[in-house]
Amino acid sequence: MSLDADTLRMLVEATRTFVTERLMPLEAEVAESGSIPPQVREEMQALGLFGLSIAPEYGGLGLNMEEEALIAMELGRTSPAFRSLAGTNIGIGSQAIVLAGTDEQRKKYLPKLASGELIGSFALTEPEAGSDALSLRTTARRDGDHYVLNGTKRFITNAPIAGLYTVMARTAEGRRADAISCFLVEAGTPGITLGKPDRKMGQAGSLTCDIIFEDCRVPASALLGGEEGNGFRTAMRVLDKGRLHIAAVCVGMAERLIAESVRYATERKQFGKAIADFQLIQAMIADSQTEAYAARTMVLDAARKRDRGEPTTLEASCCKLFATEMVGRVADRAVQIHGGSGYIAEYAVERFYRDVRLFRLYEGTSQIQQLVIARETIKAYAA
Ligand code: COS
Repeated sequence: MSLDADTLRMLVEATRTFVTERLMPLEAEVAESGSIPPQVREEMQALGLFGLSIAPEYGGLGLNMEEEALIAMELGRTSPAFRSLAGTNIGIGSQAIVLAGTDEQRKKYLPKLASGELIGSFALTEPEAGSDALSLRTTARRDGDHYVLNGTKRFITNAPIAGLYTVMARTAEGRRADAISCFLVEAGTPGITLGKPDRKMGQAGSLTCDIIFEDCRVPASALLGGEEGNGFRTAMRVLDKGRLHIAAVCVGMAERLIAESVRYATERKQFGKAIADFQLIQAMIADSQTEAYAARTMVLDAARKRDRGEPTTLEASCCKLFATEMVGRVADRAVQIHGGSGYIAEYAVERFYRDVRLFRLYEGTSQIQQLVIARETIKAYAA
């Protein structure tokens, strides 16, 4: 479903207002405390932010990818922790069910994910399987009407607060896609232990930890789609969408960093005038603006292509690679424009500089995006 132009504009504006008036003033507090006030989660729920991409029949807003990208850009303008809270429900924590769940699984989980009552998470990464996701070791052994899960998942976003984990586990031997299946595992199932929340370089308030499965018995009905062997391909399809979403978030963050840079550069005086009057400062602003605009255009183009039902594995990786690297450069210039102040914790750019580093790592490193882009490009031209 896609919204009419007026409704979309209103939704984008409501999100922008919420971000500017409600979330931005809380950034420093969230960074300090490492947690988001419960009241904010309720307000995000009321705005429908947890269900952006989930169909209206399950209580979501049913946005198409272009619409979701526009909202993700707005959410990107503030500390990534806020986006991250709703982000798994919008993306990797719900999309496996959307793409490949049975009717029963969709009815059971999507309404609660859409409302934000339940937080979802996506458990693919393991201590020995990061970029090489196909080598994951967590096993799911069939035992009568149950599966028994054993293994450790690492760096799982929102795991400390999630009620549902989408878990990729091995149901057969061998480094092949059809050896991996996907399970919908509810938090609190006996045999699950959570690691301590990870201490991270940035993105304070976005919670990650290990999930450890020790003889964790789940009913056979937890198998996504009721079929073994689809877990890896589903995970890759989920990431195709997730990577576009992250690229959109980076566009919003880059635009915020540019706004912060311009504000500082117009206020800060050196050599008798605002530093914004100096061409070397202007060059940095111009480079950042050009790159942010390029990323915005790429993301929206790829999103429209996806909305037309065309394959976008290549485009999603291009967007993820370019936008995450771009925001790293923009954050670096923002610190440079702020001079010594940019290194001081009171300024938002110091924090964002650390926050944006993660974008180049999660949902596939830049090197994995390069690998996917090269493979897809060679395949396309060799065909
Ligand atoms: N959509 C659908 N299917 C896909 C796919 C996609 N985007 N990408 C790969 N597949 C399928 C392939 O078609 C192949 O299927 P067949 O076995 O039927 O041919 C299977 O999955 C295995 O793919 P491939 O042979 O490309 O596996 P590789 O191990 O060579 O490469 C990469 C897979 C590296 C691309 C994958 O492991 C990856 O994306 N790694 C990064 C993981 C990641 O992003 N982690 C972040 C954690 S989540 S926050």
